[in-house]
Amino acid sequence: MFIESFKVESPNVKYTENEIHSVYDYETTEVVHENRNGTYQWIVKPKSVKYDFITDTRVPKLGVMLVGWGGNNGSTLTAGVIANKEGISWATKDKVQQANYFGSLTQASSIRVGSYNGEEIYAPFKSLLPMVNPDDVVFGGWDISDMNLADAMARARVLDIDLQKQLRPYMENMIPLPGIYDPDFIAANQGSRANSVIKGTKKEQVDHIIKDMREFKEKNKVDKLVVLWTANTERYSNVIVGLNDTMENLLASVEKDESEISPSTLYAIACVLEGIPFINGSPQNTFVPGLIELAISKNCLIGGDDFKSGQTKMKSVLVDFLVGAGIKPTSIVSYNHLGNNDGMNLSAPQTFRSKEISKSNVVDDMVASNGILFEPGEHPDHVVVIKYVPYVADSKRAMDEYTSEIFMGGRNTIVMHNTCEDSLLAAPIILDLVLLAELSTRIQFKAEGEGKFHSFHPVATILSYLTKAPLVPPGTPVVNALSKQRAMLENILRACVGLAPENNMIMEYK
Ligand code: NAI
Ligand code: DG6
Repeated sequence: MFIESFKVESPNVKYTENEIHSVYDYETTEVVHENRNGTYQWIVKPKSVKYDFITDTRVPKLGVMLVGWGGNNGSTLTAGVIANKEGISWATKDKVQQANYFGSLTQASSIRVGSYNGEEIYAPFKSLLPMVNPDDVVFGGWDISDMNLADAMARARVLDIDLQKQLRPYMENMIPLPGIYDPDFIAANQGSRANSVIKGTKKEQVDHIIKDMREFKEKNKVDKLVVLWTANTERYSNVIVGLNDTMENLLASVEKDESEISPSTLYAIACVLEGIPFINGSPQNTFVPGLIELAISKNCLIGGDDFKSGQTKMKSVLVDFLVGAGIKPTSIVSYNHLGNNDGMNLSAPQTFRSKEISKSNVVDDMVASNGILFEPGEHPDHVVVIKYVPYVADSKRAMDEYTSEIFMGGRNTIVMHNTCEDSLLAAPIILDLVLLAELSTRIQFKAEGEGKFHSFHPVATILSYLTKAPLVPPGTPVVNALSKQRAMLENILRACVGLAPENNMIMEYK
């Protein structure tokens, strides 16, 4: 049965006018390697830690500024939200299609609440805690191309033409602000697009972005802002001692107009200095060590990297299944070809390399989890190929071959072929990233023994379900397996309303 909303009744949960307080027993295990009677043994100690969570339930008016607003993702997301808000439907060759938020974890997925009269009860994911309604988000942003959003939507060739016609009046006056352009960081083939750029030194460019954000907040009367990079994939920045390795060095390098500070890092610096959450949807190392240090020192949320939309999402499900089933993946080969501007930009070796890195490291935790199948340091062969084929436009083709060793020397080969508009996968993920980032800034917690409430660590691992290469604080394990990432997010939100983690034991029926 599906219910729309619920309220938790428990001595551990208190709802006040503006807050939900929950006291929560976090059950975990501590592992130690100790000398017991002359031999070292692994000792596992279950332990329970009491946590207090406070969630501010006042939902702000949210502004979202996209870097690369006029790109395929930016224009598709903007169009999709307007279509939902305005209740637009359109004729396709199959049927009359209604706008929806399919593909969004927060808007279109559900959670199990419990059992009622022997029936499982489910509710919308978004009913766990008060979240911003995407229909109410005010969008804006920057692009190095001055094309208005209606023309950008047409250029993207993603949405049905009947829908585009209805959306045009809403979007033709939306014009991206000029962006920070540095041809050294993206493919040379993007040069013809760059007709709207911020001039000046790097310091002046950072100041310009800060001014843009202040003006946007003021003009649109939004309470909070989140900025998300959905612009072209950049090449990796070189991390150099004295240049960008510490917060001081990074800020000094901006002052000195050092060439190796990328545009994405400049936008991120501007956001962190303003205390505005910044999310990186592309694979490059925007978050150089100096920027991570800056975000930590300002306690400003940063999250990334690289939207996990299609092929990698499947990979982080399939390899988790194989390794979890005791099957040994030995070779993973992932081809894809696409014909949109992202594909054209990725046809340059230095930008492709950024994508290759983020697509390649996504099975490491699963492989490392099974020492029966894999020797220490052993990995499956893993190859990633991306080709630019203009004709297919945004309709990306992804072909994957997984070869595994099974029982008694057998071989198992699984082949997948996926065809899908890339931007229709990415747009709902962008929405989830900004909505969850905003929500997470309204949650405070403390463990027993900690004096004061505090927010989550500014490096937002809570967003990792949505990214290919989750950015984590130094020394934190990276989790790529999709089911674990989802469980982590859902269980943390459940804790905020005093609900036990979903353990799937269903003892009531055993
Ligand atoms: P796109 O090429 O259509 O859009 C990018 C936009 O960014 C362009 O309009 C471009 O003019 C603009 N731009 C470039 N540099 C800029 C700068 N410094 N400042 C402001 N604007 C700038 O690409 P698309 O398809 O929208 O993808 C965006 C990014 O998202 C790419 O890096 C892509 O790799 C990444 N991504 C996309 C996924 C998908 O499924 N669509 C999944 C994972 C990542
Ligand atoms: C080609 O790989 C273009 C990329 O931008 C991808 O579309 C994007 O990284 C999506 O990746 P995945 O692996 O999640 O489908």
